[in-house]
Amino acid sequence: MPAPILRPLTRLIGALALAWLASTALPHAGQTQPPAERYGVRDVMIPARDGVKLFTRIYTPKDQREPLPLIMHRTPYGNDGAIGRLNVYMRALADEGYIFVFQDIRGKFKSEGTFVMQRPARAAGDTKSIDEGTDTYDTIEWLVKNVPQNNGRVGMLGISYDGWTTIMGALEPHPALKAISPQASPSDMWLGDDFHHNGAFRLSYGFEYATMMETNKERGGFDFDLPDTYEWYLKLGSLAHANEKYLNGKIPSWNNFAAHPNWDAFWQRQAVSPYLDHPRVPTLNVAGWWDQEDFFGPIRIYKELEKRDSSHLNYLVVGPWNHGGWGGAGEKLGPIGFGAPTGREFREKIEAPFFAYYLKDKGKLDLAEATTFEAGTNQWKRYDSWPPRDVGSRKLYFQQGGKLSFDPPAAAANDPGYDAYVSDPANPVPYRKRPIPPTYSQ
Ligand code: PG9
Repeated sequence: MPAPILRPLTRLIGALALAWLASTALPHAGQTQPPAERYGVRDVMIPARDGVKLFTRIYTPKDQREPLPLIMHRTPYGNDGAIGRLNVYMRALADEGYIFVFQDIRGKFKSEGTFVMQRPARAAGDTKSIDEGTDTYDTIEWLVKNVPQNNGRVGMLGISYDGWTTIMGALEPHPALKAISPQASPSDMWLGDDFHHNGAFRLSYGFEYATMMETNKERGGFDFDLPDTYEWYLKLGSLAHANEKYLNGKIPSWNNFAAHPNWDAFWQRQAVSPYLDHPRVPTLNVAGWWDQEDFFGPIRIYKELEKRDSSHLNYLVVGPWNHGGWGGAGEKLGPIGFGAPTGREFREKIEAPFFAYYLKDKGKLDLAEATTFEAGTNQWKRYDSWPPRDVGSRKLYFQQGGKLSFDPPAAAANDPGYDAYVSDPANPVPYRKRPIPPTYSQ
């Protein structure tokens, strides 16, 4: 797609946005102690409607003086590190004051039941089956009845798989679910997220994620016997060898990749978009411009919800981040600096006020329809629609010497009008530096 070029009005809005960000005081400047020292913890097993018990870790402020809302996070990655999430990624929320709930999803870590990779939502009218939505509903039902001093309102957020559990929890929401922020949630694994891009299989993401998640209940993985995984995959040869030599048909998602190479009913059922009609809960969608895993997902979810957002509950934020980059400082991506801690700015000035408004009736919601970071000028911009109304498109041309230009290359004599190159797997065009280590740390 040609890059949209922003016109002067938009630049003015950008300048105002910067002033807005600069003027908003940090909400929790007074808190110096890390949440780990201010919150007490307890673990409970919460029963879902089919009797499966879900491991849930609850953090409550030690000096709680009034009923507080609950913020929930549901993950397949385990919760031993939950306090780390509170200390950094959720720090602004912890300083604002909530009761935090971290849950292992069905079949993972300390939860009972069977894990199904991105278990599809149950069909409309099916009131018997369970899915991530019913597990979320049952958990909220238990929490609002059993956690002392809660104010009856729940928010949910998470990044990636945990963002996906967030949006799935809002398809048939519990009435107490009052605000969500699905962040880098995949929406269609065949069209544009981790496992395929328009049907092209992404081998390392597919193989390594499936083996990480489905080798055992915790975090498994695959032991590559070469330091360079690119070389390992080349030597593997046909993908059929993966099952023949290593996996023995025991990794369900790997088997599904092979059984469903096309955009068939399997992928369509698993995609989120068909289940989205209008936003049922205020929704802060978050994406990173350079997300290597799930950029397609959050933009698609925003777009689908926006089609029927007559109550204006649906918002979008896109920052200069790789996958989950807003969980840290977000000051740089590789060697490229953005002149400000954009991750922290997002968490303190956008995310925390969003939840405080909907869960605590605090403040006035000063949130644009879309807030996006323009790298290069290094400015946050606010738009009243996304894509912005006042954009045009221009063509960008490849030039000799690895350059780009808005001007078409001058046609030289004998120029065939195209460039050709040989795509040779034995001599790949690198996008990661070799030797390529495993994609996920173990
Ligand atoms: N991108 C990862 C993922 C999400 C959902 C399904 C499969 C993979 C993640 O970081 O969680």
